[in-house]
Amino acid sequence: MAHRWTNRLKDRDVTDETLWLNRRALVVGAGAGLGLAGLGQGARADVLEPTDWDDITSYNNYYEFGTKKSDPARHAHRLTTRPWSLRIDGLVDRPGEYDFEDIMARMTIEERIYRFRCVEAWSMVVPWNGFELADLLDMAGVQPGAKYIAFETVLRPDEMPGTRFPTLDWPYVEGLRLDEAMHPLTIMATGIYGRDIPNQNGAPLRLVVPWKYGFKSIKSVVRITATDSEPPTSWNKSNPREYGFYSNVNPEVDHPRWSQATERVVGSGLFARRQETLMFNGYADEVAGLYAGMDLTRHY
Ligand SMILES: Nc1nc2c(c(=O)[nH]1)N[C@H]1C(S)=C(S)[C@@H](COP(=O)(O)O)O[C@H]1N2
Ligand SMILES: [Mo]
Repeated sequence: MAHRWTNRLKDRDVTDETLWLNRRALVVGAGAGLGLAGLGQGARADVLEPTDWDDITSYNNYYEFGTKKSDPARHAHRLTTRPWSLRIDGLVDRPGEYDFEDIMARMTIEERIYRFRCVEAWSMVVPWNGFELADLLDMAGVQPGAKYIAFETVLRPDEMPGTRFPTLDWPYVEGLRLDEAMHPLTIMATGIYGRDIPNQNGAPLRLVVPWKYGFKSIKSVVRITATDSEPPTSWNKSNPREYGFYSNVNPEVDHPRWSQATERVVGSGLFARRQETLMFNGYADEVAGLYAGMDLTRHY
């Protein structure tokens, strides 16, 4: 299948931010390369201009390091991210502990410029580097009985001061339906702007599902499990009425405490700009078919 939203990056192809700024004018549509295909369907016809590195790396949610937006950037340097191993288990042909460096050697690192929409109604545009989750799952060999993929974040209370408080039921866990996990838009991110992903953004590897609210994009993953039943997810466990399993970005289904129709653009200055939120965060052409026939107000 053609990866029309993708720019392929060679392994050692480092893009610094200056180069990026010069390339901004070329970046159009739902991702680099999508171009005119993304326009003309009532979609916002704006240029996808990546948010500045400083905003992406200083305005974060990573509750293991505290609940303030500035906490992760202040405290996440304490997380040891090398060596790192990822356990892949459950309904797979080749379960085991996979070393991060070995995974990186086997995966093709690509650049994906994605909208990122938090359930709290703010948004960014992030130029991720990473690989398709499907390629990792294929490496492990998902068995026919698997219907869901479960994810788990590392839990190290001595390195993660926020986990000493019962803010959430640690470790942070998430889940996707198998077809969502295998979708070519779903990636494991290992970099931003061509640099290693900073700890506060989920080093050394985190999930990115661009059509879902940000909390589905679980950070610093240590375990991936193929299973036949819907896995528990941290925010659903903490407040099932407010956070469902699907959590697809949907401007027509409000959060019980606020509207999801618009979003504040992070990094847009003192008088922060608001813009309309797009169905499936602008990726409806690619993913709406996954939910055909489902009542999206019930499966929120
Ligand atoms: N382990 C873990 N993953 C997490 C979170 C978290 O608190 N812990 N926060 C989520 C939320 S609410 C958002 S919006 C995104 C934020 O990602 P960013 O800081 O890279 O923008 O991470 C998600 N992944
Ligand atoms: Mo979020």
